Amino acid sequence: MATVFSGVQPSGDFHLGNYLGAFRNWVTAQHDNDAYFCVVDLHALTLEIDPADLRRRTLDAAVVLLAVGLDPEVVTLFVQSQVPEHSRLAWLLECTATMGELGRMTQFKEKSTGSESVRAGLFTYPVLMAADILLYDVDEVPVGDDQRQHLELTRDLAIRFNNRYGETFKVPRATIPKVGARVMDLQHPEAKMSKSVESPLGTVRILDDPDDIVRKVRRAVTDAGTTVEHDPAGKPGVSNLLELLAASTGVGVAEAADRYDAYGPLKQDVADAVVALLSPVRERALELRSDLGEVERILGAGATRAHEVAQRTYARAATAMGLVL
Ligand code: ATP
Ligand code: LTN
Repeated sequence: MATVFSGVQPSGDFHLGNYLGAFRNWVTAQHDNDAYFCVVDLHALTLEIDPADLRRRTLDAAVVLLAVGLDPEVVTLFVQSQVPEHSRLAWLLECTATMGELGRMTQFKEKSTGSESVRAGLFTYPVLMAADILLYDVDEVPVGDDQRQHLELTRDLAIRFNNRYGETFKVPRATIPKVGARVMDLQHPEAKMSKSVESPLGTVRILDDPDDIVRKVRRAVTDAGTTVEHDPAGKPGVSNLLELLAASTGVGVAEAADRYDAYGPLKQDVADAVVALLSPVRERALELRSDLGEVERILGAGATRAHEVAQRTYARAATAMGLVL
């Protein structure tokens, strides 16, 4: 059985990109693998977030992950800050990573540009992510395309640590879906749909009600001309709609493009497909929200399980580096 690990930040409302690029692949992975899924609250501290919001969003993240279909009987679902080895291993890895390689991370460059006071944690963010993964002797990390570079760094750090201090970490690999790995904003189809970018009409949230989903898809920005073609560089808006249809229904992108000769019917079908995909998730989430005590219990049990594994890996790494335990 392979070991699978992935994480999500509780830094905003989850959206269709999170669902297609990540969550639904976590659900498929859960039965045949030893799977760990983590709400990475420490990562959310790298940007401005209100403490009361963070607390609420952390629990709500777990609600959504259960609603999409993660089964707490088979996966380990937990909150990052409840397992202290994540921060402890991150320090050991910060003393393995270099300023140069962290400065090359595109997510850091994007999120720090234009900000007057960039937090040190935003710079070291990918090292904490490497710690998350390496603690669990992970084989596969199911993520969207934007995390590719962070996974490469994780692999580099594991290999460097093993070369320097002896075989300690398993070297993981990213698994990125063929369709849905990069869902674009409906209003700004040149940018990825994101929860930290304010784009109310461009972002389809997993818990949006069906009317809102229809409205957002209908008002999606399309491109000059009227032909329906898959050409992400020349026609990013239409291409995004075609990819959404492909990812939501299983039809091929080229086949989808052949079916339409106008934007209106394409938008209608995308809206219907997305509503069909998300409605059951929304219903389950609304039920789960009414019993947050149960959600906290699930997270507590998950943290206890994760901690047992994390403790052993941390001790191995600390001992290899010469720390006296
Ligand atoms: P932000 O952009 O604010 O950092 P996010 O919306 O990217 O947040 P994350 O918590 O960083 O959300 O990501 C959770 C998972 O969702 C990751 O595996 C990420 O690759 C995936 N993901 C995020 N946005 C998209 C997207 N637009 N398309 C496909 N996958 C995505
Ligand atoms: N950086 C990721 C979230 C994340 C993660 C992880 C993903 C933190 N730790 C470990 C996979 C494995 C993001 O922004 N999507």
